[in-house]
Amino acid sequence: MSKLFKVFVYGTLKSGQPNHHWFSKDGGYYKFLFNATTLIKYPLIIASQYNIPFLLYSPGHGKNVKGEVYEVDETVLANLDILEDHPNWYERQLEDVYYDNDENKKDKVWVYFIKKFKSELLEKDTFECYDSKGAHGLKYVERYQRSAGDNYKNEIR
Ligand code: PCA
Repeated sequence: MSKLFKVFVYGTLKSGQPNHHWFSKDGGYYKFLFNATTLIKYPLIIASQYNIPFLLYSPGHGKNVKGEVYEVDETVLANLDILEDHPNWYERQLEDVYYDNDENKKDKVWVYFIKKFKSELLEKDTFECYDSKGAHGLKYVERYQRSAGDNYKNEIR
């Protein structure tokens, strides 16, 4: 029996978003559990030339962020960590979220944050709920469409 983990996703990993297929890589186990909202406010921004969503670790700023909680096994968690380059880029940590269908129900789940970032990013618009094709018009640029290198990281850190 593999160990199971609960992960809250708020960005491109959500259902219908450009990186959701990472859940089904390598045949690991994953299951949608519930929609949820962070107990604490955080700034969810869209930044860089590639319009990437980032959840900045700045508790109390921004909005209570809405996302989806999945149960995953070690295979799937390892793949999500590869996508997010945890712990070098996004850092995964346990956070409290409320169930959207029952405000009295809370859970501690894994969330990917950006912890080291340029303070000017805190002045950007913050979102409650991410959609790569939302009214903001900042469509996510997928990895295969980007020019080589990790240059966009200089815009964040
Ligand atoms: N994917 C992760 C973190 C940011 C992103 O685009 C997520 O959806 O939670």
